[in-house]
Amino acid sequence: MFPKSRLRCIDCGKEYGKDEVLYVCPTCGSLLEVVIEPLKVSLKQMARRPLKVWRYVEFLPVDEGAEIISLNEGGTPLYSCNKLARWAGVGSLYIKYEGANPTGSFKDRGMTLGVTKAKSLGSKAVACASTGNTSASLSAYAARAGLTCYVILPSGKVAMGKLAQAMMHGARVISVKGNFDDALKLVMDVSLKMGIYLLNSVNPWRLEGQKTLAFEVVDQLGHVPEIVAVPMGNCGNISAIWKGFKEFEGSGITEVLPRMYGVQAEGASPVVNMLRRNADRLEPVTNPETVATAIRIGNPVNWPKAVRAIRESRGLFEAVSDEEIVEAQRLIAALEGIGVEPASAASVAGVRKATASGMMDRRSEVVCVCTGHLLKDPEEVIGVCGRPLEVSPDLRAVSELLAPQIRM
Ligand code: AN7
Repeated sequence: MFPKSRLRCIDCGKEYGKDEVLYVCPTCGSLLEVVIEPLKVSLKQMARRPLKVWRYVEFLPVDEGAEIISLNEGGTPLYSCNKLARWAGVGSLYIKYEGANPTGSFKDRGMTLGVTKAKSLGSKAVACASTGNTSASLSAYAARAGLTCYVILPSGKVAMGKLAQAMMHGARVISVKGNFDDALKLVMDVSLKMGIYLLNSVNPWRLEGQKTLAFEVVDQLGHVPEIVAVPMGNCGNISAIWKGFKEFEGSGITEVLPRMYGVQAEGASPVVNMLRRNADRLEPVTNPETVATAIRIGNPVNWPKAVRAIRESRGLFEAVSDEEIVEAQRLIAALEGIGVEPASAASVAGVRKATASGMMDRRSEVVCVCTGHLLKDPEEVIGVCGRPLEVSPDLRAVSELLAPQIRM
């Protein structure tokens, strides 16, 4: 039922077996990707199964007989957003709402694969560094699998909702006085030293789950969209989504590819800076800062994959300010009823910016990936919306506060 798979270095091309525990190429140090031999299947055959990550088993590299660790992830709504499309100045705009996943972000798509892999390799413990969502997701899937979970977080910079999740699901949470980039370096070293299975997005198996977002968009839209806008932090997601579109095209299910649009926050935009300069190396941002703490990352490990996705797809890239992010977040919520966290809103903010500058054609059809739920970061919401009005509990006082156009 599952496809055969192996690991391959994206630079030197050297291949490794699927059971080798590797996070970088032992020969040249570059990133690894999973190569699968997809099984013959049509969209129609897969459509008999529920719209979920596991609808696409023919593309998911899992060992036969493995115990699948799942919380029923994927199958998130694709909303058509006419009012936002007008605001952003684009022909049509859809939101792929990843906040609807079990732990409230797209990470769940990856963790169902990653933790299933950890289990079938016989690992007893898993670990990650995180700006928040990865830890929330991993801790839930580890709990379900009965594995010990360690998470390393940048002190004081993780949204409250995400921290609450990791703690309640029973992860051992360690805060380091540094940023995400410091935390990731630490967890990579410590995992190798102690034989703990690492589930950051340097783990190529995790990205295999995340590629299903592309499959679902094709299923829900009925065709491949022109442009897919994705917020970029550590850059695993845009790489995974591009891989998904390429695999559907490579196996003849679809005939065209979308253009990938990578959006970063201005204070944490090393990939956008690199593409602007048309450089061939990334210059890390040493002190990344943005209201979108999920993507507050200065040295994204997956930059080579993301840069390839954008270049190969003749894609787009842009950085948006915190003000633009917050404005988009408020309008997504107020115009369309969709609650997203700041990092998610970067994709929509990026579309408005790109049509305004002329980089994006105003007739385009765009799918914006909104990666996480509004409730992840309640403190940011209070920061930008303020606190509710407070009055004494009597009819006059309340009536005076109601807008005049409301008649009683
Ligand atoms: C809501 O949780 O990196 O470009 O450690 O939580 O694949 O890193 C989160 C990333 C976008 C960026 N939106 O995705 C983590 C972490 C939200 C996120 C991203 C993240 P990548």
